[in-house]
Amino acid sequence: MTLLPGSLRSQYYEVDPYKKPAELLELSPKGLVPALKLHNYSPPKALNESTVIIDFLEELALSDARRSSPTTESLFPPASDPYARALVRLQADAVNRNVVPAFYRYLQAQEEDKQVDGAKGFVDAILGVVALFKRAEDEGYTTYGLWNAAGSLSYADVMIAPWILRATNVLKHYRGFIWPDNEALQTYVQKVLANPAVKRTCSTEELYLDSYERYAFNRPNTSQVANAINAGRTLP
Ligand SMILES: N[C@@H](CCC(=O)N[C@@H](CS)C(=O)NCC(=O)O)C(=O)O
Repeated sequence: MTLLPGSLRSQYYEVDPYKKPAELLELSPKGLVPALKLHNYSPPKALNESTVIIDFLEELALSDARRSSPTTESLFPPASDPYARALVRLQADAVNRNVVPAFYRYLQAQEEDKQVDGAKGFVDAILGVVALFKRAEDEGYTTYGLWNAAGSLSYADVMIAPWILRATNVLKHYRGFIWPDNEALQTYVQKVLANPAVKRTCSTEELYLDSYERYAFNRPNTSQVANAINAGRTLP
């Protein structure tokens, strides 16, 4: 949960979305994280939904940068290249549509054969994103995103980073997950995990393992996300 007094000055709080404290429910109707509280409005306004929040922060950062520090980097290619921007959005869309549900299906699978299927589904979803990174590279877009040697952090990197991190701690711990033998993918994983902006958003390994234990044992009715996966519904 982030509080934004003024323009970009922010305070970052961790709350437990499974306990749904009142201050979270005020900002996010389903009590899901992340949520933003905007103190530059009176009374303060709120935003939820991670993709909406990232879009909002990107626009806020750029409008702030135009006023003060013109060196702030965008998560997107320039507005003068709408096609390049669309390629980055395509990558991010594949993360949200495929990687996120595959992560939960894998983690919640209890029987061995379902875990094997889950691992395959997760790896396939990641490789689907990799295929889109390669497509952009093949089409000559070699500076947008950490996949590229000279690339800076992109919108798609920001979307996939939490799941790369959770694969290396949560999936490794509960499912023995290891990355496929794919050098380019492993290099990308290390680059994402070492990125200073990504590192600043990470909690302790203990917190991840504790939060995701309910999924790993597929405990009933402890999470809206887990219930949706079990019922075959789209994620909340
Ligand atoms: N569509 C939402 C999903 C957010 C979400 O699933 N948050 C999880 C933590 S990563 C949560 O708050 N879970 C609590 C629950 O399932 O009850 C978004 O992208 O912001």
